[in-house]
Formats: sequence, C-alpha cells, structure tokens
Amino acid sequence: MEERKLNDTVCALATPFGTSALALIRVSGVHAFEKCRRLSRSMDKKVQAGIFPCVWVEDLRGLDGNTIDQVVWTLFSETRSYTGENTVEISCHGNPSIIETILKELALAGCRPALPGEFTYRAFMNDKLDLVQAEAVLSLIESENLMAQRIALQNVHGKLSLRFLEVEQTLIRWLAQVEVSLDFVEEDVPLFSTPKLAAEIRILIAQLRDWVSSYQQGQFLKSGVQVTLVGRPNVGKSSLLNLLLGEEKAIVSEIAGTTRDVVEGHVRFEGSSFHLHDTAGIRATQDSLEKMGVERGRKAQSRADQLVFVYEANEGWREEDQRIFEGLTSAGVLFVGTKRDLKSRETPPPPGPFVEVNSREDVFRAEVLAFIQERVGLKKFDPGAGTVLLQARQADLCEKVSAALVEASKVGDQGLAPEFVAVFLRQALAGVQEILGKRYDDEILDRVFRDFCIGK
Ligand SMILES: Nc1nc2c(ncn2[C@@H]2O[C@H](COP(=O)(O)OP(=O)(O)O)[C@@H](O)[C@H]2O)c(=O)[nH]1
Ligand SMILES: [Mg+2]
Repeated sequence: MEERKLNDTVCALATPFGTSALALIRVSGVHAFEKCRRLSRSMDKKVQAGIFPCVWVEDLRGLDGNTIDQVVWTLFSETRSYTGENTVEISCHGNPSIIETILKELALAGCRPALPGEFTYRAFMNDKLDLVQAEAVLSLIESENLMAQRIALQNVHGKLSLRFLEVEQTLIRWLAQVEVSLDFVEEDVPLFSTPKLAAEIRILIAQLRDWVSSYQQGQFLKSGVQVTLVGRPNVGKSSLLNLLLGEEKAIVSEIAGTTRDVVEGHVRFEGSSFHLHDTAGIRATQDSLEKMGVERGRKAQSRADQLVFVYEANEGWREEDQRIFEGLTSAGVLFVGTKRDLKSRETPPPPGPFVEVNSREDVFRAEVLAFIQERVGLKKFDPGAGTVLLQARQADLCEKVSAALVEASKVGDQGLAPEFVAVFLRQALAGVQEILGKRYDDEILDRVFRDFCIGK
C-alpha cells in the first residue's frame, strides 16, 4: 500500500461514480480550506466568520474562472469533523463529467486523491475513533441487514470499545495486584492469592470465548447465510428454490438433469438474509454438460454455511439419498422433503432434522426459511442482549487474549510465583490494546483500512 501521510490534503468522491441526482466530494486536511478557496468566492469570508459547520450554495469555479457547477459547500472545522481535520464537502450534481472536472480542479489546487479508508484512517490517527469504532464504520457499510446495521452503529458510537476498555481495565488491575505482591514479597504479607485470581480469570475467559463464537453469528448477520440445495436429480430442488425466492428463477422440469449451472438467489426473511444456491442433482452421468453441472454443484457445496438436502417425502429417505449424504463434506446438513402432496403413507425419515413441504404451495415458504434460520442459530439469537463481533480481526485477537489468560490461570492454579502470572497477563493486555488500536503498526493498519472504499 502507498504510504499514508497526514500533513497533506486529500480528496475523494464519497458516493458511487455514475449518473445520479447528487454526488459528494470530500476534501480533508489541515489546509483544506486554503486549497479550496480559489474554487469558491465566498470561502474566505465563511472561514473568517468562524461558525462551523457552515453551509451555503454557490457556483464552483475552475482555476481559469469558468463555472463548473452550482454546488452546496459544507465546511467542518477540525474540532467538529469526522477526520479531526478541516474538511470541505462539496455536493455537486451527479454527472460523471462534472465529478471528474471537480476532482481535476482539486488536484490542480494541490489535493491528493485519497487512498481507500483514508478519511477514517485520519479520524483514527487524530483520536476521533479507536480501531474498533473504525471497523464498525466498515461493518456499517458492509452489513446486509438491519440487525447487523444496528449492531455496527452501536459500535460506531463506542459500545463495543467500552466492553474492550473494561477488559483492559480489569487486566491492568490484576497486573497491579500481582506487581504489588512482588514488591512486598519479603515482608511475607499474603496480599493476594493466585488461585483466587485464577478463578476470576476463568470468568473472563468464558466471556471472551462467548465473543469469539458470536463472530459466526455476526458473519451470518452481516453477510447473510450461504445455503446450498443438494440431492438427487428430480427430487424438487429447483422447485424449492423458486418457492423460497418467490419467483420462477430456476427451470423446473420432470426431465432429470435439467439444472446445470448453479442458480443463485437472495432472500430476506425476518431480519436474516440468505443466499441460496440451487445445484445440479448428484448422480453418475455420461452427459458431459451434466458432469460439469455436478462439479459446479460440488464447489457450491464447499462454500456453503448450510446444506439443505432435498429428498422426496412421498418416497421417503432412500439408499441412493444415503449414499449421496455420506459423500458430502463439511457444513451442517438439514433436510427438506418435497412432494408432500403426493405422500400417501408413512415413509422412512432422513437421518436428521427435517420438514416436509409441497413446493407448489406458498405457505411452506416461511416454514422452510424459519427452519433454516433456527438451525443456523439466528432465531434464538438476540443481538441487543450481548456482544456480537462483526470483524475477524477482533475475533482472532480475542482468541489470542483468552489463550494467554488460560496460561495465566494455569500458573495461578498451581500457586506458582506471581511473576509467572504477570507474564501472561501482560500478553493478554497487549492483545486487548491491539484490538482497540492502542498498539499498532503499519501492517495492522493496512489490514484494517484496505477493505474500506475510497472516500470513506
Ligand atoms: N406434486 C409436486 N411436484 C413437485 C414438487 N416439487 C417438485 N415437483 C415436480 O418434480 C419435478 C422435478 O422438479 P425440479 O424442481 O426440476 O427438481 P430438481 O431436478 O431437483 O431441480 C417437476 O416436475 C416438479 O414440478 C412438489 O412439492 N409437489
Ligand atoms: Mg433442478
């Protein structure tokens, strides 16, 4: 990644490039106002008035004096801006040629195009946000559904940071106790007992582990659940896909081997979001196209969070189904029996949780989706109640912190010298501080900010 500096002025389009009603261009830097003054006749007057934020409508002129667009100017002073630097926001008309011209004028005025996430990076460097909040900004932009957006927004406001700050405080307090007892070791005062501390540490470990496992749920909330339909040909996978999507997306036919490409669709249901993949039925076939379809299906299987094994409820679970089932790799499997309307007798059930449906009846749509939602743990999940991690970095570090604490508690249990406990507590503390961005290096920051869009 190119080097980020803090002493220059950066600019970027913050809205998607294309034709739209309006577009927003951001300029940030200590000298942002000076850089823009030649593009706006009122700039000097507005800056001198010193009232921020400051908003007005005025033509934006090129350095040659020609009018480029009528725009809304908004000035934020460094104390009130997102980045912690003087910031100019230009709302222009969403015409790609206007946008390009304005960006060109800004470059002529001495502004550098911003790198991805550079505005948020500057906010972090200027202590407007900690790293957990910066990542929450990213989550807020990326999140597919309302629940994840709500969590992300709470974390932009600092809710999750507060949790980590509490952990940091606890670790600092323990370290202080341990270190005091080291100082007084000659006086033989039993200031504190390591087994008692070890018990407290275990409570914190349990909490951290909860947070780590919340990440999986967080992923489901943020990016949706990848669901792949598998099973024999002609059991009704494509019909089920169409039922769940509420549209005739995949071709349904009584001819076995119809589906070859993986057919995909997205569906939202009660706050959850599912990406569905319909695949070619699994069977040995001589047809080279169908073979390719079966191969593609296998790939979709390996990417799935959840497999839905489709079988015929009217026929019941068959040996052939069992063989395919045993050939499946990874991911959780649940079962949906189709053609329930044709069922006239009790039939052998599949080897796991199942529902039986008639794919031609709309009422079964909610039933199947609720079933999947519950099986992946999204239904009983209450994001308002606990802590949900939306970023892999945070989950990985929590795991490291809890591993260090496990060591600390082991040493504590053995009643060994406090200095050994202190070593692992310090490791844990370093991990928490890395989560919060109190300790960082370029590599850490690169990893956090590379996923941002330009202009954020
Ligand atoms: N009666 C009835 N027929 C179904 C049902 N689901 C699928 N079918 C029929 O079964 C055949 C195969 O369906 P399709 O969705 O193409 O199966 P796929 O090969 O697994 O994708 C088609 O003729 C469908 O109309 C169902 O729930 N009830
Ligand atoms: Mg099909």
